Amino acid sequence: MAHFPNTFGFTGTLRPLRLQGDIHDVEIEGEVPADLDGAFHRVHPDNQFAPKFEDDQFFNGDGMVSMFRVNDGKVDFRQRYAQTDKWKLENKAGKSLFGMYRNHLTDDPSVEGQIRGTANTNVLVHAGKLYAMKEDSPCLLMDPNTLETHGYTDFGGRIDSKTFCAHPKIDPATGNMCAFSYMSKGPMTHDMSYMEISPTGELLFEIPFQNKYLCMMHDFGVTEDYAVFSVMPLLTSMERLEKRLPYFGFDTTQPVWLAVLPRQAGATAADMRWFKAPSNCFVGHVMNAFNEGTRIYFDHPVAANNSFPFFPDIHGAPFDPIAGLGYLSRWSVDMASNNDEFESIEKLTNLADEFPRIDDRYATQAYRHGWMLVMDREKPYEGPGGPFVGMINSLAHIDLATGSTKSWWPGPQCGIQEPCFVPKSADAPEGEGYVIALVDNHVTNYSELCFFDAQHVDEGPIARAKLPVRIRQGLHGNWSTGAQLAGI
Ligand code: V55
Ligand code: FE
Repeated sequence: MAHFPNTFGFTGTLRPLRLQGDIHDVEIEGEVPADLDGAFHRVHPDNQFAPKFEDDQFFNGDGMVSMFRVNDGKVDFRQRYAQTDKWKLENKAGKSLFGMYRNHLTDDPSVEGQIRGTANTNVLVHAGKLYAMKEDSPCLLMDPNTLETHGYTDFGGRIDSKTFCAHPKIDPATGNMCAFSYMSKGPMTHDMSYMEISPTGELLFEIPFQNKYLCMMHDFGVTEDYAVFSVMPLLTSMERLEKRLPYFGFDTTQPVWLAVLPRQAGATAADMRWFKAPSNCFVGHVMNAFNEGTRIYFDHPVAANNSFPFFPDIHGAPFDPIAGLGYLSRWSVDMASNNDEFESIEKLTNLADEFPRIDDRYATQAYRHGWMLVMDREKPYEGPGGPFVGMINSLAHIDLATGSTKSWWPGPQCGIQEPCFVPKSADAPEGEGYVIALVDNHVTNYSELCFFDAQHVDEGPIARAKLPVRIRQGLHGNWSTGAQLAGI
């Protein structure tokens, strides 16, 4: 008998969904562009069974992957669990065996040594497979069409690392997937690596290096010549696990760094440079990064203080929701400089934002168009409360050439999930195409996949694929073309 905790992490807007199924030819309002052929895959945490611990993190839910297959103006919906080793062991047992988020000390002894990953953070088609990722574990491969799970990959035995990040980038120049790992040699190790995976799925090289902290390493930036890591003191320790504290805690007294590694196969940790941010801050997801010669630009929302109330201040300071709001900022460092100082810091918008996206054909390059979710505190919210949901309430386009923004608010009952840009055609100019995003009505409990003209999001959706359920708040997703889905 399933009893979920009566806490805000598992009730109201965050009530688990746990629904696997298919809807053929989803009900459409408006017109889905007939030239779109591909799929939007995205993922959210969704516990298969009630958690072992009432106060467990939202981030510990099992990965539930949704696919919206778009073709000929129609949308088919499919949703399946990522069948991780954890999912299979618990499915057989009929209950949770793994304990708290990233705390193996809280597990049932029967699963000691098993991979704890949930594959709940990002999904991306590469080399004919759907890569389902969680940063504490190896990469899980799934079938991009059926959503059947193949299992974890060690890249034919070539990967040295036991973990794989949830935010790889595809370099449009080479088609390589650029990825990293942290705690590569196991929990509480400082080991990291940078690696590239060819368009056919072969691991080409892996460069090991050491981190300065035992901290969350969530996202990174890739430029034509460099891999760039934002390193902030969102720290963990064995002591935190022993005390059953939240896995991470934020330390406002320690510096934030930008670490830069050349991307060549022969590069080593000795080639890495560490640049120190002028003050402590909280860094979010990466919009894009690029370099002009040795000068590197790194765009990401930056907040004055901790953005994650569920990973509290390690010195006991109360959470400050205003200081936790991030604003898209451009950091710049120069590999030719002879000190560890930043070249410049520029705040690019006054909109509180997160979940930044670009036209991914411009990843690693100078670029003009960005999209992001906005936390507009002027707007009312009428849904049930909870973390994240209700706060993240608008979709914005930013023109980085002019700094101007256009935004759309779905109304007081709704939240909105991470957008994804889809080019109108393979050779369309930058930013010409559509943006798709799930809009969740927290009162009626329906979600709609909304399609926008990418540079006119303020005009509202041009089409909505209307689901008869509400999809739980998720993390990340990506578009793949019909050809990619066919393995071409
Ligand atoms: C994040 C999400 C995770 C995680 C670590 O910022 C960081 C997002 C969904 O899981 O484990
Ligand atoms: Fe993320």
